[in-house]
Amino acid sequence: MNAVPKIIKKTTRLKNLITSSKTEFLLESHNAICAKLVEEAGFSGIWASGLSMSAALGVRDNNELSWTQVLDQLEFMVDACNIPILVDGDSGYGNFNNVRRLVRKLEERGLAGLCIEDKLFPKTNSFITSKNQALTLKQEFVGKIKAAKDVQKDSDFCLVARTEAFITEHGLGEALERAIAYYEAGADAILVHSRISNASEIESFMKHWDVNCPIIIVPTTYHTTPTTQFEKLGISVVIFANHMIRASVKKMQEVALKIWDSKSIYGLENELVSLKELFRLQHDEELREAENKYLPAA
Ligand code: SPV
Ligand code: MG
Repeated sequence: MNAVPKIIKKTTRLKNLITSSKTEFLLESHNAICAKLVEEAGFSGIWASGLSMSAALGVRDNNELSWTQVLDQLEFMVDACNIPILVDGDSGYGNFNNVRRLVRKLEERGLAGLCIEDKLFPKTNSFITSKNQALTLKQEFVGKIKAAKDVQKDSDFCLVARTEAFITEHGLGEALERAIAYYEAGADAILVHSRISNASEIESFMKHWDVNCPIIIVPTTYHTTPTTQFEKLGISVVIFANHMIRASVKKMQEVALKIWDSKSIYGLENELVSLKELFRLQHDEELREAENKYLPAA
């Protein structure tokens, strides 16, 4: 008898990815087709970016989307791919109680992990200068982490705690102090965010980080730092946080302008995916087979 292949849960796969001894990579997705493309490219996991989901829906990254509207996007993404999704849950959409409800709903819908950041609600994107760019109290955030860990049903569901200490210019001491407190509260990994154009804040953080807890980074602004440098520093996960939405916006701008300028679609076919490719991505073939099986013969 053939052995039944063991299916590893998505939560376990994300946990393995985060705790593996080598540097791993997550790419942003903001909708279902994007999630499928990221999977087909070879990635083992997805970052469901708050910025990118907001942008795709034409709103700002200031919790203008309600958490249930985010959940609806996530549900389509889960259905469209077979790789684990780490959800950008901003500051948790409220206090510890909102975080608990969020974790329960994410688990129910097949998401593999949640990242929350130590900022206020509503949040402001880390790259925007704003009066609202402030840290929450460390103890308030510790409570959110504990509440999330206490409520999760699957012990492999990952809770990533993100500190915005560098973003809010509180410096290395505050970043380290908060990261340790978040680890002690039960976080499975710490995301240390930086918005300067080189990796020096991350390098100084890693020099002092002697806790056995994975570190995650988002090198959007220090994109010139080679990945080998992150590997040398011992970074566990690198998140490419907004590159699919930026790629699609650029291409859509180009195509919209070309069609507007020429009032024609002539000559565009080679720049676009074919309809056949769209149908493949939608699994259209499965429906054709099901029609043959279930519809009466013509
Ligand atoms: C996101 O992708 O929404 C993030 C990363 O949270 S950042 O935009 O850098 O804050
Ligand atoms: Mg975000």
